[in-house]
Amino acid sequence: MGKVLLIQPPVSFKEKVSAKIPDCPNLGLLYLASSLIKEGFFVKYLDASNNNLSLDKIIHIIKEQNFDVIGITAMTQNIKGAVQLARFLKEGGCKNIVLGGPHISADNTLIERFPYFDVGIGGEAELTFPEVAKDLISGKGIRGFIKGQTPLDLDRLPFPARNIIDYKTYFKRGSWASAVFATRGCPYHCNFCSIPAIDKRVRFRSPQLIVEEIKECVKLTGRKAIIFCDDALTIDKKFVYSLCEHIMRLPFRIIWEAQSRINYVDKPLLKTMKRAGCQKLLFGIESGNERIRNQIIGKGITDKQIIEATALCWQAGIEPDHYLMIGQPTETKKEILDTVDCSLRFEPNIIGVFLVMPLPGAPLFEQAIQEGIIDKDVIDKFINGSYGEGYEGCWPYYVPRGLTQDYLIEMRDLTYRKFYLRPSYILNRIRRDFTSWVKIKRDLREGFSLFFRNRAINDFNARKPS
Ligand code: B12
Repeated sequence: MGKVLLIQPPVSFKEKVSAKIPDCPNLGLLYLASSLIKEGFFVKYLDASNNNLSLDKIIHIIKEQNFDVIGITAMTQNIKGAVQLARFLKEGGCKNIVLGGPHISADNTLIERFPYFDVGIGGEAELTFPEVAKDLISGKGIRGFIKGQTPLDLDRLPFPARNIIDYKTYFKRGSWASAVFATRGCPYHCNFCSIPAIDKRVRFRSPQLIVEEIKECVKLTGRKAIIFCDDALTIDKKFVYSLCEHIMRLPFRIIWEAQSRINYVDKPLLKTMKRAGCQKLLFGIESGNERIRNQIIGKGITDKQIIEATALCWQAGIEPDHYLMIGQPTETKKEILDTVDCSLRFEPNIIGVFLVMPLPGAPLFEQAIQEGIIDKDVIDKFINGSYGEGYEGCWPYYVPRGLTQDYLIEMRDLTYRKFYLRPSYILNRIRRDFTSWVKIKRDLREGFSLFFRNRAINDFNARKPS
């Protein structure tokens, strides 16, 4: 049928190649790989996300192994690397270069502005990409942007092709669990949230198939640990009860963590999740001020719900992690101080505090451009390096009028110090984690990062829970 190379590019290709291997596999590409293989394609996965592969090396692999189609994935964070790669390959005579992933899904005209890609596919692409690849190879000359057909029955998709990568390498790098999706989609429209590739219609996989996939992950990695990457795993309690029942029927125990909305958990559900191995839940609290959280962001959860659900998690023996952000439209210094202090009231396990990034695909992106907070050609400027080389600190933050970025950073760091540097918190944490060397190691890493980098670390500091 043909040979397809799937590539995850770095933020940008630098002269010097780093020896650091990537930290986690791209599940989106592995989902595409299994659908392509099902259609008879030979597929190879190249992860260059840590700048561990040079452009020369990549084009050498393409030419040496005669790949017919090159699929490149990109979120906004690494769209610059994707454009650099496509340009280099195009100028090197490669053809059938296809872009997919979150960024093109929000910025459909990127391939017109950077014409090194032959096709751009937006949205979920397991059903559409194999057809596009067949058409490209048969020289049907398709070009331009195509919207991917959303898979409505996720159970018909083959499991991500984890067997085509050396999965174990990722575990040497600190990954401690396999990422799995039990659902897709989230019906909410929080102003900052950019998940442009995933259809908002919530679809559930059958728990039988989910635990089959978990068995496969454990067999592949030897690790009985899972991270559910779903944006809204607990949106349907009946589904979660059934999933937990199936997990508890596994011939071995697993530990797992997931994201959840605070108003989708209650006492009996948390008890069942704990019995099924749930160790940690990541909650998007977003702000310590209810006007900002519910009128500006549109989250729709109250302080009372946060305090109750967090306490219920502790009672169930599940660690409740809270994620916050500073710098929302119209946010005042007083409202920011509500966020600085809220974790002292909510009492979560750990906190992650972020400055607001208006990303393509989020309602806030268009608003920030209209308000002149970010440039209207911010994407092209970012790709052309006008904001500097990296991502963090390059892609502009949303800074409300009357405030400065330095002030927001100061408030972020103050939030961390006020929460973590409490003797009661440190003693409590040591008492709680003294039993497990893994947790003590994590606490030391956390402590080090707090003292020396003034910010918390957590396995998913990039990920904003639903
Ligand atoms: C797991 C995850 C991570 C992991 C792994 C990322 C990775 N490389 O895979 C980690 C923790 C590293 C991560 C980091 C970040 N993430 Co993240 N992450 C996710 C998450 C939760 C799941 C990704 C996933 O597997 N989705 C499921 C698969 C099926 O979807 P998919 O990957 O989009 O792939 C489908 C389509 O996009 C398309 N497709 C994808 N690639 C290609 C390629 C081709 C050729 C084609 C045809 C189609 C195609 O088909 C696929 C199958 O349907 C998503 C949210 C989400 N629900 O998707 C956020 C998400 C991708 N992350 C996001 C962000 C912003 C980040 C950070 C930049 C945040 C930050 N400020 O630091 C960091 C970047 C740091 C880094 N090191 O990469 C945003 C991206 C928004 C945007 N406009 O780009 C998302 C959408 C949501 C969010 N807000 O968190 N993330």
